[in-house]
Amino acid sequence: MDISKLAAVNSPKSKMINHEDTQALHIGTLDKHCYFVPFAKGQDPFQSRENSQRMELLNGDWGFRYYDSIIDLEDDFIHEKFENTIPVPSNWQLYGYDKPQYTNVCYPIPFDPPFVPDDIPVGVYQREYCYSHDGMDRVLVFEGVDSCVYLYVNGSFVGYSQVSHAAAEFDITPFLTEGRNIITAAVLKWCDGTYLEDQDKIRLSGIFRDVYVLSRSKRRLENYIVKTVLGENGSAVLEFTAFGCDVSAKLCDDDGVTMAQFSAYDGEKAKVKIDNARLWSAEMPYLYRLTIQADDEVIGEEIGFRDVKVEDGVVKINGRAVKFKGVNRHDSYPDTGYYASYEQMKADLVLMKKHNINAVRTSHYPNSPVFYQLCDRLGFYVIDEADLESHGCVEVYYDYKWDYSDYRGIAMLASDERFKEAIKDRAKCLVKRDINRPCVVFWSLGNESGYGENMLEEAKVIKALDDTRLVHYESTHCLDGTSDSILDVVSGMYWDIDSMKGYLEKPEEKRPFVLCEYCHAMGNGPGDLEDYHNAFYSNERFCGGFVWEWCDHSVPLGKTAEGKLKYGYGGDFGERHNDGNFCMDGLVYPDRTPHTGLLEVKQVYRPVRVTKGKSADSFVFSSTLEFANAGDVLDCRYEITDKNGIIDIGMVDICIEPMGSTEVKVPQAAGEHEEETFIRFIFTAKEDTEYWEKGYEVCFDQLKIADGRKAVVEKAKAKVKAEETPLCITVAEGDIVYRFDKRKSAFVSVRIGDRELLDRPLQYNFFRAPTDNDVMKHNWYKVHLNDFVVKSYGCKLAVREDSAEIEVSQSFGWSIQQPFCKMTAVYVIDGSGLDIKCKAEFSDKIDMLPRFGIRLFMPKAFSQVEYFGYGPTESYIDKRQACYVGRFAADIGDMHEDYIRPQENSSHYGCRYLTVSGGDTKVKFTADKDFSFNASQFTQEELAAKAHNYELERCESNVICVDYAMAGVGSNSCGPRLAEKYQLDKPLINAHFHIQIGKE
Ligand code: IPT
Repeated sequence: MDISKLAAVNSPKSKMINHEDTQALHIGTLDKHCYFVPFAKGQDPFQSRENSQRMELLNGDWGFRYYDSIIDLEDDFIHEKFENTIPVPSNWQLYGYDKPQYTNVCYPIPFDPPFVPDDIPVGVYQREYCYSHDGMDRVLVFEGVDSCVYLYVNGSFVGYSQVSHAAAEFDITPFLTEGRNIITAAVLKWCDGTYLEDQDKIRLSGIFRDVYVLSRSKRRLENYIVKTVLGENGSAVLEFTAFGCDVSAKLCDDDGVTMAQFSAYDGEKAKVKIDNARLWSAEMPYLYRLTIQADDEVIGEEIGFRDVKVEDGVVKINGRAVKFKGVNRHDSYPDTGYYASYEQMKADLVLMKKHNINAVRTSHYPNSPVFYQLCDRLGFYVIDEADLESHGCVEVYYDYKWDYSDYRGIAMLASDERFKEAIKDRAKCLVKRDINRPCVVFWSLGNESGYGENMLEEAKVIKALDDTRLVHYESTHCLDGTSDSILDVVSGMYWDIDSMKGYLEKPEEKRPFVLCEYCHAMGNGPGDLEDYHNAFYSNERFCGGFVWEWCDHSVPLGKTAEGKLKYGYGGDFGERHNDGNFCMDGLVYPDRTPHTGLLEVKQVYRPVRVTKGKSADSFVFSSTLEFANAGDVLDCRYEITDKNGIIDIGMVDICIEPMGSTEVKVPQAAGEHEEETFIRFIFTAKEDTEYWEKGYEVCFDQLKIADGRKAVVEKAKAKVKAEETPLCITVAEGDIVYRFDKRKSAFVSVRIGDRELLDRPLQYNFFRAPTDNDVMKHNWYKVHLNDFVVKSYGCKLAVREDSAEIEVSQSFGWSIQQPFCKMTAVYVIDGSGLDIKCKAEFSDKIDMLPRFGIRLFMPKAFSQVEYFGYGPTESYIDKRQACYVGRFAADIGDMHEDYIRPQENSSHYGCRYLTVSGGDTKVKFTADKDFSFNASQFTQEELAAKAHNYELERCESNVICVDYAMAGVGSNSCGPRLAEKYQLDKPLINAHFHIQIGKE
């Protein structure tokens, strides 16, 4: 429907003719240029931009009218009453207009490019602007509007612009009158650009970044380009080109000492040589300051001297091979939607620094320009990505048949001539704005848009604009046979480690390799970080990777009675199509509380690793810092511990050259140790920085220094009494009475004195509340691991003077299929408690057994646990880098990791013992090998049944699961299948548990 034809001639609405025209991208806008905010002569241009006398921030409440459909928009909507207001910047779906929609791959609209539905939702924003003539132009800047904007001043049409994450700038001077003026911005939810913005995010609309007016001289600096070229013997050259006018400039170091002063003539390159230049890197983000005087304006630019190159297939920064220890980050906040304030961005980056992250991919669009300044200052390598994703094409290509084996359909728009200019435009928006940012090391063509002629053209645009960074792009599935050799880096997503090894074996492929997405951090995970780390460090051609992703995305649905935010995800907003909780895949919760996955990242990305040296008292410290000496950044102390606690502590002096190793002696480690003994080196921040305080724990490494002697368990003398009836066996030992129900084939009661320990029969447990990575969960439900009947084939009691033995043969199954498990179990009750030995054989119909163990429902009064194993946070066979072996105590109420979609959580791996106590009664669990356990107020059934954390109801008992083994968590929600080594043995398991009950 052509809206303009439906509107009265010359009405404001009749100007809306661009949003279905792929050739009309920016009408009436200024040319794209590098980001800067000018200050008035005499002002300090390095202060916060809001203080510039030349900037008027128009953030705040704007008048707002929302229309479900553009068809309902009045011809002269500008003169309607604007009784409601909305904050700018924000997204209107967060203020009760329209609804959020979470869709990942699928387009939110019918695929019919360049057309969008007739009923396009529209938000019209209006505010006053006071102008008094002073000879300067007024440039109105929108830093981000989703999806496009038609701008009017005093009723006159000024222009149109699309590309949600690019700045749109309009010179509004000719439209202004002295005094009061009215600015009206009509924002459309969809336009032809929507086909290029199919990023995996909750879809929101509106003016979502800062809006401001700049007062500019008529003849002014329009653009400038800074380039740093590293020379011989520590020298470097600053190349500076100004466009629009002549300028004079002064370069100072960060102490304010002037290094150079020079003039640059309009369009000509000025070169300034610096001796002994201090270089910029993520580890040492040294910035010089360039003060640019242009007419009566002054501009402050921070300069990082660094270069990025590929040498022999290796990505080098300042000549050194680097590894990106990265994350993908979206602009996504539960309270501000797509808007990221300076404080929010800084808080994100500080949290990343605190977790040893050194790189960010701005998935999948350019962030606020201020974000990059923060990255320059705090030290991050950035893959800066164009606002481009046409992922939904893949669904469309094969007539809605998802044909995973041929992913090329994703490239439909990559070779569609109609979108060529728009795709090239997105590269211009990216590079022209961020060209001066030292943090940017790769330009990325976009995400998941396939490859073709248009993408090649896009890459050429980038190369023509900038030859100092590498061009990155992952999605090279192609329909038109275009070569991707223009890309400087080969990029992958979620490759398994064998495929990475295979990459190195291709003789024709010489480029470096990056995993732009890996270790999908959805829910409980990722479990494979350490394995990828080892793969990255196995070869210099691997330059590291970027975990998917930084934060869980959510729009809250209100608050619980206790005042806790109810985090909503796909499907909670009444969407037509949604992708459920796939947006809950971050390392931090929506409010930035770290997931345990982030703790894992912190530890795997640690700057120093310790291994054993040649002698018992020697340790090798290896640094993964590429530029800094670890000793300049970190202090180190150690503690030697056994199951009784700390035996010894001390300090270690460290001095480790970048990427070097050094041997450290700790004589105390070499002594005789009766018990299993560990040494833990703890590395802390040496100095206060912008992101951590002196003493902040950066990382640790724990090593076992003695196995200890195997404790010989002296059998306590006991007198055991046993009684058998047709359905029941009762065994008494001292004041402990065990009752075994033959029909249930289970212990139904264990009493010590008058205290019952079991609220329900003791069970075998084969199931866990599926994690997001447990993609095989349908098989578990089909086999009925979660809900089974027990068949007893027989039960024998043998009574000796000091023990009783019950031997049971049984199976576990449901309807339809054979039993999924056959088992013989031998229970021995003696003076040391209850001993359980079982031999279980599993059906090969089970796709990856999640766990095998016993489950006890204990009375609530049993609320305290103590364990010696991997803690203090949850730990799994493949997710325990952030944990160490120690003795930990906790209240069961605190042992819950509150994933927004509830799932298995808070297991503890590698336990030597567990005690659960209530008052003076203590139950101790051991096994013949290290085991895992969970202690929870929630049953696995409850965790599995509820879609949101705020729906969870506590069990009337405390649930204790003691597992022979718990499977790893992996990252299979998007990544590879859980590695064999983290799965349970099959088909046979021999497990041996021991339960000891006593009074303190
Ligand atoms: C990959 C996307 O690039 C990313 O945006 C996100 O959707 C992620 O998947 C899943 O959370 S694409 C996938 C098909 C590998």
